[in-house]
Parts: sequence; C-alpha cells; structure tokens
Amino acid sequence: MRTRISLIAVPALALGALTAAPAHAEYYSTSDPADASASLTDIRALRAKHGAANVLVKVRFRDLTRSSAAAVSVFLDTDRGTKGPEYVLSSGLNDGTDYVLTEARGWRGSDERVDCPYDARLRWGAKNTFRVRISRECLDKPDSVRVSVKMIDQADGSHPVVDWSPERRRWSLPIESGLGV
Ligand SMILES: [Ca+2]
Ligand SMILES: [Ca+2]
Repeated sequence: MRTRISLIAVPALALGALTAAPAHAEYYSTSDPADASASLTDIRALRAKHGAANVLVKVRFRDLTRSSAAAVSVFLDTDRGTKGPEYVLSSGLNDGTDYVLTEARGWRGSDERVDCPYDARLRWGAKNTFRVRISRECLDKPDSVRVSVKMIDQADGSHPVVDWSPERRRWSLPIESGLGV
C-alpha cells in the first residue's frame, strides 16, 4: 500500500505554500491493492478532503456495475477520545440505491439517522467511483476527521467478499478542515 499525503489542499495556493507549508493535511489519498479480486468492486483507491463546509470521500473500485450486489460503508472518526467511528454513511453500489448517514454503534450503523445535508453519487463507466459529500454540520463541525471504508459484496451468497481501505478497522491519517471544497 502506498500512502501519500498532500500538504497543499488548494492548487491556487501551491506557490505560496512552498515556502510556508501548513503543519497539517487537508487531503488524504491512498491506493488500495487488488486484494479482493473475487469482487468487481475491489477497492482500488480512497481519497478524502476536509473543507471549510464539507467532508468529501471518494472511493474508486475496479469495476462498478449498475446491477452490483455490493454495499459500502464510509466510517468517520470525529472524536479520537472515543474509540471507533462516530458516524457511518451506508450505501448500496447499484443503480438507484438508497444511502443514509447514521450515528455509529461500534463499527456499524444504527437507527439514529443524522438529519443534515449530505449526498452520495455513483459514477459508472471509466470512473468507477462512489463519492459522498457530507456537510461538516452533520459531524458537529470537527477540527479533524479520519475515514475508513468497507466494501462488502454479496454477489456469491455463500461467501461475501469484504475489502477495507486503508486496512480493516484502521483509519486514514487525520484530515484537518481547510479551504475550498
Ligand atoms: Ca482492494
Ligand atoms: Ca472516535
């Protein structure tokens, strides 16, 4: 696994930032290995940005299909003092799927829906991505977030294929709220 942290969130700031790089990251990006090859929705990359208004998470899969039997959970850690995620965005990966943001109960969703602005979008074709945008209001405006993503594919009912990024129940580096997004 290769992990890369950009110190520069906004390209327009890049020149100035060369001499005064911020001490924190506002952007996280990692590639994920082809380690769930039994599933078309093997996670291949995870990116996250924490802007002034929203948290954006983008997951890229090997091959996203409209009839996918897989689902994705985007776990969000907004309180490092409390073990595990505080929120989870759960979605199918098929055309017309529902998605929901709830408070987390351990590494699961719950019935406690969070009522706030967020949206999710699937892109088929060459992009093969699932993208979610969550208002920072939903998350109680945290200074920093960490993300972890789980894919579970039920295509073969006898044995679901699971893939995590960056690793099972492991977090991205902390991402501080920044400009843009
Ligand atoms: Ca993978
Ligand atoms: Ca936590």
